[in-house]
Amino acid sequence: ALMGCSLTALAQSNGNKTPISQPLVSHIYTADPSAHVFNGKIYIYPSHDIDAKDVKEDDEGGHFAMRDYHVLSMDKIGGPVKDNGVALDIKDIPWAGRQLWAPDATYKNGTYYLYFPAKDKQDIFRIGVATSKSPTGPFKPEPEPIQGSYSIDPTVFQDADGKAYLYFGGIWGGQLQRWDNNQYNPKGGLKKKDELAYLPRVARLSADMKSFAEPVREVQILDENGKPFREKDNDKRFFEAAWLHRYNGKYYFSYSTGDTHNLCYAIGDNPYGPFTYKGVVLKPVLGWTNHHSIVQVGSKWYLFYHDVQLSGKTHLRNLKVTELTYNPDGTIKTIDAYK
Ligand code: FUB
Repeated sequence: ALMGCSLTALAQSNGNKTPISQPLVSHIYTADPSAHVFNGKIYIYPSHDIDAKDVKEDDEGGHFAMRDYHVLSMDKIGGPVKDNGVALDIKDIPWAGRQLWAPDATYKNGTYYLYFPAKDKQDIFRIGVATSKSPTGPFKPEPEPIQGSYSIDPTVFQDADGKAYLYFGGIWGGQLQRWDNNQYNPKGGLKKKDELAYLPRVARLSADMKSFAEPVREVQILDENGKPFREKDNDKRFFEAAWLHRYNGKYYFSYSTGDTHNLCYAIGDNPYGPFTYKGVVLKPVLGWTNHHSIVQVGSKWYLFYHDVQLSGKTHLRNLKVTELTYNPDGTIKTIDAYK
């Protein structure tokens, strides 16, 4: 995550416009919403942003110093939103050092699984998993992070055949650039303009949902001409915030471009891709980060996202939701969060 473009500039470019949606909650700051429907009810698994006054702002997003997760729930879109309290606290995660970033959750055979990134005690981002019998927690973390996991922004997708996949990765503050062939290289840096862009990662999960069933591989994203993106394609290439959903038998991989602030998507024929770039889901919002989920509720589709309407500060975000619609050819109609 982070930095690179001033919030003031973004505020000016969006400032005179009216938001199309209002924050879902305002008693706490929330971001990176992963929404799911379990038993007909909507559950949102967000980051819980805090103003950690003791933490200095830095280029790697150190001031995104989140310490716990709250699960939000609602019976229907537009209805009251309930905060179900602390679902997982960093003090209860034996391996975690700091920074609980964007999580996701899923359900299998009577258990809910929460996947979350945190820096370990060596300050390396890893992905952990925690379980609960309730969708709102409290979640009990495994003593160690998922073996072979790294970087940030896990999202879990269960296909119609029951197989589950974990997608993850985020560059810059998310440390993806430090991983080469799944090996840690502390010197790994950002790509040069003409180099091939970094790619998100995926691994199928084993039956117990707590470990990888196979080596982590790259998710190929191709441009409209079938060519891989280069770093200079930063208005379209992957940066962070992966999400996978299925629509009409196709697999939609969506993500944030980070330093150009778009939420983009690419379509593929199976969970591994390759995915071909199709366009922008959500134009840049107020604040540096753009992070979302796309979920069907009843017969409609929704985009859950965030901006910084309430605080004006990039690390203190608020969740929002708006309807998402498809064109007849399966492409997504681009959303502008401001009229
Ligand atoms: O919330 C912390 C980080 O900011 C997330 O992990 C990124 O996707 C960005 O939204």
